[in-house]
Amino acid sequence: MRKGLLIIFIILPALSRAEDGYDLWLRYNKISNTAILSQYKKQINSPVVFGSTQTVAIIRTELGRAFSGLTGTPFRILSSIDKASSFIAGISTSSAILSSIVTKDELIRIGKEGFIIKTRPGKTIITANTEIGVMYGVFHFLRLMQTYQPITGLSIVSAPKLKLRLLNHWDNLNRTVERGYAGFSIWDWHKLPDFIDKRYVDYARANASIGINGTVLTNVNANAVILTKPYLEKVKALADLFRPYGIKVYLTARFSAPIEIGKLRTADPINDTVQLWWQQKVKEIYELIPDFGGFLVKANSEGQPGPQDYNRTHADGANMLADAVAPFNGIVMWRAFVYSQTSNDRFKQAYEEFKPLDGKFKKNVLVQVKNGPIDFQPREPFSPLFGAMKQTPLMMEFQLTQEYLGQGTHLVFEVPMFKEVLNTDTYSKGKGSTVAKVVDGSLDNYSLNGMAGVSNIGNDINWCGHPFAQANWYSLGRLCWDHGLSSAQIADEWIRQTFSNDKSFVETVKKIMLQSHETLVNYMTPLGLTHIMYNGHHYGPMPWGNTLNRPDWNPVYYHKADSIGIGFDRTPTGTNALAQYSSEVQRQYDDIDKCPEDYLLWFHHVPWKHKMKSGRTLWDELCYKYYTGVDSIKAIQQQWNKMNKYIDPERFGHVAQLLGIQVKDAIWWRNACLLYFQTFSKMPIPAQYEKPDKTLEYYQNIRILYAPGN
Ligand code: GCV
Repeated sequence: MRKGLLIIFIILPALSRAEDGYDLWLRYNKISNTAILSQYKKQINSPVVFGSTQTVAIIRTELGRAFSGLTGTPFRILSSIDKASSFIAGISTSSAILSSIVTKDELIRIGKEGFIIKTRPGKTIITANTEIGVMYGVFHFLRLMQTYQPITGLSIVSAPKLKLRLLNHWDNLNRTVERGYAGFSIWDWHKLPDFIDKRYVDYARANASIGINGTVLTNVNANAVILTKPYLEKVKALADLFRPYGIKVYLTARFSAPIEIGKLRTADPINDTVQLWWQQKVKEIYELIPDFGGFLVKANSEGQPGPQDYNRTHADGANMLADAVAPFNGIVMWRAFVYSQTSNDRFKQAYEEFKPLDGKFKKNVLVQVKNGPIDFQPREPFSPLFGAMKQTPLMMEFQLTQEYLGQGTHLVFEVPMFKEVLNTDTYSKGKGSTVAKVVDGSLDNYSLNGMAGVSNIGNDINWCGHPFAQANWYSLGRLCWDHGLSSAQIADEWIRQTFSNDKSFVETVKKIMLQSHETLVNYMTPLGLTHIMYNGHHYGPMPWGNTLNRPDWNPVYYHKADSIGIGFDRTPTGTNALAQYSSEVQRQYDDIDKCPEDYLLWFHHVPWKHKMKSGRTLWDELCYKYYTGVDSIKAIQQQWNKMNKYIDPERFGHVAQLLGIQVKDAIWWRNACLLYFQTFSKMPIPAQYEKPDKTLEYYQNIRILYAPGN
């Protein structure tokens, strides 16, 4: 072969695949630092993994791929030890070497899913009580390698803080995804069970690598068809594939399924025939999927059927399903996202319906609560249900998909927002009763506990649409495993694995990510404004929205701007929603002069000339926040534009283009909101700011008819 031709053949494979983001944080690129590389090599010689199950095969494949990629030399993973072996993994009973380095106490501490990693000079030992635990340990070790951390002197004993670590897909059977901004559903129901998309395996790998152990496959706005035999066969195919990765499948149960697919005349939960129908249906599911996780249910909310249709309570409905799955160790996650029009304040609705039911749910029921009282807004105070239902395990529901956070086009790292909620003190059992402790069960002693993230995954080649949205998926797993991890730590490890370990790149991008949420809050809903997005699809501003049938679907309901001021009075002079919190929390918010300003308009109707902590009037502060938001996103754009030399042109360009949209959108948000609120305040935008270049009318006439996910 001629030399020139040879070069083309060598170069072509490298050029043939443009960087598309498909590999997520599991890239295993060759370590560029030679000192680190040679140190690592000593710890991973002749690697051996004991065992012969499917999970062990998965671990071997992953290690082979990772070690070969990271070192640039091919690795084969052995099943029995040889003289040179310096990397040894397996369950603790599989070899004397493994059992000798762990104590009984450590093995108890790690439980079924935790792991132990210990290193000695020239030896790495990873062990656990189960092979799934070994797998998590191996992924942890690979994370250390991918992020260039030391891998000597390790003594890690790690167990997940939460038992249920779940993704909730809002995926429909026709492959549309409610609030999905990354294409269609990855579940190709039409071709299942016979066609197994390679993506299902990569989905499982990615989840396993961050400790996610369950997936609810279907939308909470449920379709009963998923519970029919042909669809259960499809679900079985996915469950079989996910099992060796430690992932259980769950389904959403449509409450009226006994009528729709069972041909019964009622779905009343205390009707014997209905109960029998569910019991038989559950038996059918478990015959196919012996480790089926259970059901997630949205009932009597936004038009979904539920037990209240028969004058029964949420507890009656949940308990009927709980009884059906209990013999198989299944669980029911019953959502508290309800807001029928019986309350004078949507904020109060979930508490009013659920608090009286505390203690009435069966042992295998968790009530799944959104982080805030309304609906995944850019900033919400914690839902007052956290801390109020001491006799019921409450599962946290976060939304990864960015329905109210700029959807597929805005760069927002959500962890600071999640941590703000998790770290808030409910005072339900005195100081230190944080939301995190309610959720992880430590406050009220629940071993059944969990956290769910509404998935942001679709069939886009890079899984999540926006390259940075992958970080939010990644974060869910990491926070479920350890909600004590800081936002900076999670961002740092994600950046290093996903893009580059270059110090300047990591530091700049970490700063961008850590500022991104506050930046969005400032240009969308500062000072506690909420739900002023466009009707229906929720993309873009519509603070003037006032045409929908229900008052609480309209933005004007939430901001209540008038000639006096702006904001929702939830103190005793208003709806008194504050009374749903403990007295300590009430005291933090009830005084207009002391209320943290980030939450001010959530709890107070504030006069336009009210003096803020900065000394500005409320109106000037509102302007300041909106202008700061735009300035910050422009600064982020500039910082990103300097990152081209560190990473591939494809992902660099993708993010750069989206930041262009984000800057435009931020200006749109700022101008539209300020011009509209100005019609009430009648005060000028301070002279130092550039004036909006369009009229309010212009913004009010913008129509986005076909935003995705709607
Ligand atoms: C799945 C919001 C969303 C809906 C979603 C609902 C829920 O209202 O806009 O799309 O429905 O929350 O969480 O059930």
